[in-house]
Amino acid sequence: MNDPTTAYVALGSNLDHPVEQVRRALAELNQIGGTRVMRHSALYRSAPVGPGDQPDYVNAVACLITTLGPLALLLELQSIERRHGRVRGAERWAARTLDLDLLLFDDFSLNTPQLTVPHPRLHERGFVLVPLREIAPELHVPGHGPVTELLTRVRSDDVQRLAETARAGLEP
Ligand code: A4P
Ligand code: MG
Repeated sequence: MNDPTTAYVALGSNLDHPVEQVRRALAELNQIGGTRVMRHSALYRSAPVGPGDQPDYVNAVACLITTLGPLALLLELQSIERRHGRVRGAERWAARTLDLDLLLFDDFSLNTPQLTVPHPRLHERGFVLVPLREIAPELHVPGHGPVTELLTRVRSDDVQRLAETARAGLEP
C-alpha cells in the first residue's frame, strides 16, 4: 500500500441524463478501495469542445485522497466509465455518457499514452479550471502555474454553475 496521496479527477458527461451520470460517479469515486472523496465542486454546464453538433456538457471536479498508485487509480476510473455505458469510438472528443480524467496526482508527473499527468489539456480548459478553482483556489499546476492565473488565459464565460444540483449528496 502507498502513502495516501491527493489526486484531482475531472468528471464530464453530455449523454443520457448528464446530471445523474455525474452525481452517481461522484458517489462511486468515494467507493473505490483505499480512496475517499474529500471535496467536490458544484456541477457546471459548459459548451462542448469537440466535433459535430453535441449537447452541452455537465462538468465537475473532485479531490480524492487515495492509497492507490496512479495507474491503479486510472483503471478504477475506467471501470466506472464502463459501468456508465461509455463507448469508445474512433472519434476524438465525441459525446459520452461519462468521462473521468485524472488531472493531478500530487506533484507526480508522467507522460505515457496510457497516462499523462498533469492532464495535458487541463491548463487550457475553462470547464476544468472553473470547478478546480472552486475547490482548490490555491492550487499550483506543476509545469503551468497557479489555477487562478491559468483561468485568466482561457475562455470560461460558457461555464455556468448549476445551482439546483450544486451538491451531489456526499455530505452527511
Ligand atoms: N489517458 C492518458 N492520460 C490520462 C489521464 N490523465 N486521465 C489515456 C485519463 N485518461 C488518460 O482517453 C483516451 C486515453 O487517454 C485513454 O486510453 C487513457 O489511458 P478517453 O477517455 O478514451 O478519450 P477522450 O476523453 O475522448 O480523449 P481525450 O483526448 O482525453 O479527451 P479529453 O481531453 O478528456 O476531452 N467539452 C466540454 N464542455 N466538457 C468536457 O468534459 N470533454 C472532452 C474530452 C471534449 N470536450 C469537452 C469535454
Ligand atoms: Mg478522457
